[in-house]
Amino acid sequence: MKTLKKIGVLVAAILLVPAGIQAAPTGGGPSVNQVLILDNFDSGSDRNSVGGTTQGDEEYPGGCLPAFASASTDVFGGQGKSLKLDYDVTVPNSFSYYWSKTGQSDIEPGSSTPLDMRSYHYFSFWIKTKEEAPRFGIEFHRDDDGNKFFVLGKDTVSKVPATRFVMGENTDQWRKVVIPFTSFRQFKDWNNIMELVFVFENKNRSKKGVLYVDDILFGSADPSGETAAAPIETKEVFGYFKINGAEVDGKTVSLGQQNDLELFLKNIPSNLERILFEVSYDEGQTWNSLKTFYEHRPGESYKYQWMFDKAKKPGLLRASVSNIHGVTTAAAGPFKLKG
Ligand SMILES: [Ca+2]
Ligand SMILES: [Ca+2]
Repeated sequence: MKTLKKIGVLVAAILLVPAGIQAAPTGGGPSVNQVLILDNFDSGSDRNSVGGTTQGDEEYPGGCLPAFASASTDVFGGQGKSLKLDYDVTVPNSFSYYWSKTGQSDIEPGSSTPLDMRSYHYFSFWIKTKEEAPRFGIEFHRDDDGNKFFVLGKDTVSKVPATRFVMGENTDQWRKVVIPFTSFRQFKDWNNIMELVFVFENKNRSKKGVLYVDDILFGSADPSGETAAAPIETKEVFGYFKINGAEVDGKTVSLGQQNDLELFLKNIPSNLERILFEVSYDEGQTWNSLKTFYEHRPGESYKYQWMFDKAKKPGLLRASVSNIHGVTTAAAGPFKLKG
């Protein structure tokens, strides 16, 4: 009888677990920030990284023309491609937009697969613009009735002004925008998300200009509070840094033509978003990415094979870690390069 009673208690306990509770994201344990890249624009295609279509607005008044920037001065991290939005909403009452679907197109024209974002907690991207306090809106569209179409007036729109989520006012640099999901107040739930929209409106102070955008992503970590904002300290994470299988000691490294770079972190902080292998040709004032990692697995190292151009002037190499707010610190290096 005792045993049966125990089983009864156990069953009751299982039944008491409230429905709708989200399992922790799998793959790296609950403390690792899981990052989903919506678009890094490097392919230069109008399909984003999850296979969704993207589109600007060429119908004036109110226009927003998307293009891909690839000049090293305009591009995020000095390599690959970034999105360039050329917007003009100078005509009174005009507005314009750029949208990106969070899922692939479905069979019926105009329909697409909604994305379940319930295990994520923030939305983020990087911008570069001449405006100190850029004014534009970020909108998400949700497919409430699950018919794979977003219908204005039937399905939910949630919109926030991006301005107060932009980090800093430096117009010469790329700035990070981090928006906690809790700021999108109209959404009761984050399943069935259909599309992201950048919105430019005549009523805002930014009526005409260029907005560069890159690395649009979602993260599972809690973006608020001191833990999220804390810079990641080198001593907290550094395990080893190897070039061609040998641990680097000292300040100078000799490179061959083909070099295997490997960084190992002894610890993955919960606010880690990005790992970079970077090179600088101006004594460390600016850093260009060789390789970016958004996927973090405890116990696994970050590896990249770098083809070194000996004709280039000597530079510096480092591996860096970047937190949710984009605060970047060197995890290894900088090392002086010797050909
Ligand atoms: Ca890019
Ligand atoms: Ca719908």
